[in-house]
Amino acid sequence: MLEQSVLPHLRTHGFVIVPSFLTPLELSALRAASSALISLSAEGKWPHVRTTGKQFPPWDPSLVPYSAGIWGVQHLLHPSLPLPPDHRNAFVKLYFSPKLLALSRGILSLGPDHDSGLVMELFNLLCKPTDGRGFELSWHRDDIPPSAAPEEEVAKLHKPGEAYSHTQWNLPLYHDSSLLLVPGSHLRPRTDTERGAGPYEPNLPGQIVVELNPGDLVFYDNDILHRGVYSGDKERVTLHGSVGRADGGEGEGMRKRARNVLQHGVGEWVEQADFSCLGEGEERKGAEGMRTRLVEMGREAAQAGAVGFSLVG
Ligand SMILES: O=C(O)CCC(=O)C(=O)O
Repeated sequence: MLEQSVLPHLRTHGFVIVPSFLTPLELSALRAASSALISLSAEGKWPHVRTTGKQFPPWDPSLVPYSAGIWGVQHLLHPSLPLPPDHRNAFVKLYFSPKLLALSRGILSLGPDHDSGLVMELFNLLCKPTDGRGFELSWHRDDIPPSAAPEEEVAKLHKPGEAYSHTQWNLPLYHDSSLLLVPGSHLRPRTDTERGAGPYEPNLPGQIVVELNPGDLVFYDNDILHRGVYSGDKERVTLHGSVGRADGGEGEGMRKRARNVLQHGVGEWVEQADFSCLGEGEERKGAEGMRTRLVEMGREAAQAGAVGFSLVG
């Protein structure tokens, strides 16, 4: 997919697929790093995990390794990730890779230079539940609760034509058919059918399964109605990240984005993260700028009061 067509496609449909984004070499390095991290997490050696039975943060790490499966691992840029340097560096290099940031800048309507106002955000992975049992996320928009009335939904939805304040992506390392969404639903309040449907409704009108091959990339608008359906016996390792733009919002906009990022606990370690594998050139400078802007956003949000959590459950 051409870089210029990514943003229009995302705006219209609420998601856009970039096929074969990873090279075979990148894919194999990321598979090795992810599989090591998932194994360590399942043994209880990495506490920042998403446990089955709970969809939104905070999760309870004391449930692992005995009474819950893991469906996600958090903080792939954390300085204490219990992995050898080549595995940790694979995550750092991917998150800050020029090709990923170029696409993100396009989506965020930012200029092409390295220091152009991007903000570091989340980098996690989603996986087949480690207890071997299926797990389902309910239909949701990431930052608008299901209890919202239609007027509240309209007020909170991203306005068509406005620059995006952030963008979010999934990058599967194995074939992935776990993400379900309703194309176009990011532009409107829920229909009566969607509003009345159960949280795990298997057949919402217009829903699609996003089918992705290993190394494909999908960006999606997190206002889109979506859910995850995790199979207990189909391999899933999908990197899940986001980046923002520093001037992406003021007042409630800034607090909303800060909440989305900082509710995951990134603020506790971001200043210690090690990006030295990027060298001393432009890539490193860009990464350091992104980190600094996240720290500043956190500081401003903290001054304005507790950040809280977006959704509960
Ligand atoms: O499993 C997925 O791809 C969807 C994850 C999701 O809905 C979320 O993190 O909000």
